[in-house]
Amino acid sequence: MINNYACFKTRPLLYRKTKQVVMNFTHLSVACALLSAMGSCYSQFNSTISDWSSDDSKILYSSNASGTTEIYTMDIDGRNRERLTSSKKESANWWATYSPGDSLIAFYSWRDGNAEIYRMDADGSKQVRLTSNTGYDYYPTWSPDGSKIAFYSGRDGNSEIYIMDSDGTDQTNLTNHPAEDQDPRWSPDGKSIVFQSNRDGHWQIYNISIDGTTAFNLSKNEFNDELPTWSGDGSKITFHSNRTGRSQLFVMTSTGTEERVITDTGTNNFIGAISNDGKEIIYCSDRNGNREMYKSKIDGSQEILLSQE
Ligand SMILES: [Ca+2]
Ligand SMILES: [Ca+2]
Repeated sequence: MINNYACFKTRPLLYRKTKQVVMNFTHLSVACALLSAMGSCYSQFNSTISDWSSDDSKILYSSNASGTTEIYTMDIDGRNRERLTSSKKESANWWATYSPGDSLIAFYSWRDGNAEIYRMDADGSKQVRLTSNTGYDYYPTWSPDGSKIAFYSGRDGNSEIYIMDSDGTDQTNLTNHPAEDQDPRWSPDGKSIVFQSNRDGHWQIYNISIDGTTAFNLSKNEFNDELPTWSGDGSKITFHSNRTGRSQLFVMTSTGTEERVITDTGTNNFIGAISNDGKEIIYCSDRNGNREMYKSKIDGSQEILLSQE
């Protein structure tokens, strides 16, 4: 464990978000397994999924296979891989998400020395920075009409969900809560944002109205539920949780009912995203020693390996 933490210290930019995800787990065996899988840092390749295109034909992901962490797209069958960013070591371009209609991509990067939100065209051109402050700015998500981007930021001393116009103007704190509020995903109907918060003592999935007036805990348990995503019709929310003793992907209704596990409980599976049609899910697993990307039907059947870096 000491070596693994030392690894994070010496390579802080590339793995800061991953460390954050790992450290969110309270179950020690899960944290140890994940840290072990990532312990060698540059000696191992890691891929992280982040989003589906609107027609579910492509996915966005990040990978350090080239030596730097860059954003890629590929067809859902693994073909036509295309690298969209190219930057200096430890820039850590991560968590890319498509705008509605897929013409733009928002992501975060450390390329300017601090985690900031960026935007680019879908082919990787016209990369522009949207945030500029000394706090971290992570995990962008587009409003359904494409006019706004939500993200989370530590600029005020604890993480909050912010909303800004898609050109970076008018940045507004939505959550205003002393606990940590992270990993937003805008609802398909535009009326709310689902996110994770530890305001009730554990990481739980919350849904906050877009005016910030009401926030509901959809998890209501004593485990850690994290990284929620919506199906395109807004009926389903997926997330990962440590409730089985390992990290697994779960699906529930948008009101927090009918929870069921998707992935094999014998291995760690984490960082998922449900397809827009709600029929499939992509996620990561460390079962082969590297962090690789997998896809399965939403009932967990027909799992395939998407990446073999
Ligand atoms: Ca920043
Ligand atoms: Ca907060």
